[in-house]
Amino acid sequence: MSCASSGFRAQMSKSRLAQKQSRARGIYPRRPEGERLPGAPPQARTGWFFAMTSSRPHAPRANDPADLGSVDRPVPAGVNAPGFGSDVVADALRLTGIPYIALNPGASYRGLHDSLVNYLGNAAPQMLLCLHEEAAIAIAHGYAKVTGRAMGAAVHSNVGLMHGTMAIFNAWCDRMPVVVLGATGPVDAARRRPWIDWIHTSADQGALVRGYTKWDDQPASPTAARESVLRANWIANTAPTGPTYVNLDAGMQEEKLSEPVAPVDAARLMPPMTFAADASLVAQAAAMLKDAKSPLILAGRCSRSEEGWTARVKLAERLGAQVVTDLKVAAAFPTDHPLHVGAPRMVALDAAAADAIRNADVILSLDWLDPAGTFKNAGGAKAKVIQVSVDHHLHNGWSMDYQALPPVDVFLACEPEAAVTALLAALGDGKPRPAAANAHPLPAPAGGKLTVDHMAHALRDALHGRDISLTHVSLSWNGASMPFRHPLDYLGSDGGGGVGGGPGISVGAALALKGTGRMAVAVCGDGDFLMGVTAIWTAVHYKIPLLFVIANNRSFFNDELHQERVARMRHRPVENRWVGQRISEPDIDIAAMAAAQGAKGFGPVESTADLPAALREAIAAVDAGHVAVVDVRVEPGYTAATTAVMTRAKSE
Ligand SMILES: Cc1ncc(C[n+]2csc(CCOP(=O)(O)OP(=O)(O)O)c2C)c(N)n1
Ligand SMILES: [Mg+2]
Repeated sequence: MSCASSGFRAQMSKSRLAQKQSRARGIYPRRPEGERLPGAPPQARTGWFFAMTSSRPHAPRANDPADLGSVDRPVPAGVNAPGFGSDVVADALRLTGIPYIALNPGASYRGLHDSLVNYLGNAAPQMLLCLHEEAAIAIAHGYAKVTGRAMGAAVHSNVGLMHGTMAIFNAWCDRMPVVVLGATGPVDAARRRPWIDWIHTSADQGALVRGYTKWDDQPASPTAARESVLRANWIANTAPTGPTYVNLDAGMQEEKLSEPVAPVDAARLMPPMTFAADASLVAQAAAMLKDAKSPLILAGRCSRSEEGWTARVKLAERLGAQVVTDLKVAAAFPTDHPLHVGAPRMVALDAAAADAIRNADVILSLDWLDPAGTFKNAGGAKAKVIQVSVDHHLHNGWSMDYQALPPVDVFLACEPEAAVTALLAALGDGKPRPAAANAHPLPAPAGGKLTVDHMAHALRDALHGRDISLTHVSLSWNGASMPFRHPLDYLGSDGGGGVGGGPGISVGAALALKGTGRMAVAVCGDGDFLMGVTAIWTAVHYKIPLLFVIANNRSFFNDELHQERVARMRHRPVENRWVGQRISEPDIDIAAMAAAQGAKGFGPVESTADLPAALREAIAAVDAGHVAVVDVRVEPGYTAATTAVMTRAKSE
């Protein structure tokens, strides 16, 4: 036993005012030299600082942080007053401050398309053309993962929306804000062109996504559409954040305005909202934590703010609480801090974390994704439970992604940051409690064959000393491979388990990170990458630097393990697990698929000896502003613990 290092304590006091002012302008202030986050070793460069405040709609901003302004410039159209319904919708979009709108075009919103180009001049918001609607939504999802704010996405009538549904579901499960615009009609059948307008019109189109959006609407007039866009932005960005959908009647978009539309005070229609925990419940929770002998924090869905990160570390140290984090959501606590137990995992709970959960007497869940399921996986929990969450506000009758109902003794109905601040205040000053110091050994890849652990080891070496954001990891990724020491070090998973989200989400995250000094690094499985591969073109076209490393096991390997399990349960040959799963004969040339879209392709890398040079070259390409894709041919396999959980027959 030794004391948790006080070197992890908060060190962020300077330049608060400057940071706040910069944030209000919507730009990325640089952290003062020498300032570092708790959890970051002295030599690490923490680089640029990005802060978000949840539940606050975008403030309109004049600047374009990613500097995409030079791409896709239209000739000036000389239009300076709204003349059509869709011009009013475009004005509303600008009022939200949404900087970009990722889209795939369609006649159902040709009115809006024209307004964005010829009325707004393709700026604020700027269009990002995508080759598939799933990529458009995923890009907006990834952008929100970094900024906490909604970007726009536009999809064609029913068919475009149908293409986008999985990505909307992913954003919903990940509780990420996205404002989706769609279209239909003309709703007035007398105005429909034969055939095409009829197949693209459906009654209650919002029903396609209502189970996994926070709100949807089909406004009937330009002024109603303006209100609808502002409301969609307000609801999407209000905690618990999530996607919203506005369906724009083609007839309404294309109609000439008969009279000028009166201006609105947009800020007053999108008021910032926060939730505060009940003071007496905070006091109860603080007393429980103070008296606890083995307190444990489950650090779940937290914001990307550095202040929030620092406060969580302070709380854990103040309490001497062990902390568990999860690979399904973004970094919430330094994973190599002495109080962090084990490594974050996607599927199977780390053995040390399971022990800590079973042995805890008080558990503080900071919007943990699935407390009840986690207790079950750990083999039970005898602890009193303090739950911090506002997630119940969007639980509905369609989606069960709310997970099992957790047993709770004190419920703080607010966001984690508010609860942590309130708990710290209630606990008052006090010495950090002594606590066990957990070790965090890095995996030691062994053997001559190239495994995911070898790949991670080489990647860590190649990126040493840089500020990076892991925008995505493959299912085969070992959570112990790379420590997270900053809220932007890791951005979490796809949310809904929808394979194919990785590339788009990573492009959106890279867009938000562009110009911040942080390199976006995506680790994707080959299956995930191939389903979403066309998102790369958008990154190349808009000059968004990004490194993809493909853990290419030439298989939808996750499902090989499922087939193995079924075969075991049924006493059938497990050696057939690969049939209908392997992506080989022919092997897909992933580097060529990247190059075909203008990215730099590297590999296939088939030996550990060739890895460092390939990664070095790819990183140099990203430094030079390119999108680089490295095809790493890894041996199929997950961590031993995950494999054991997935393949064990029911009887074992
Ligand atoms: C849209 C969708 N289709 C199918 C699945 C089922 N599924 C889950 S994981 C997986 C394999 C993913 O393959 P890859 O990204 O190569 O990762 P690997 O398991 O090989 O490491 C599949 C097909 C899914 N989750 N989502
Ligand atoms: Mg695979």
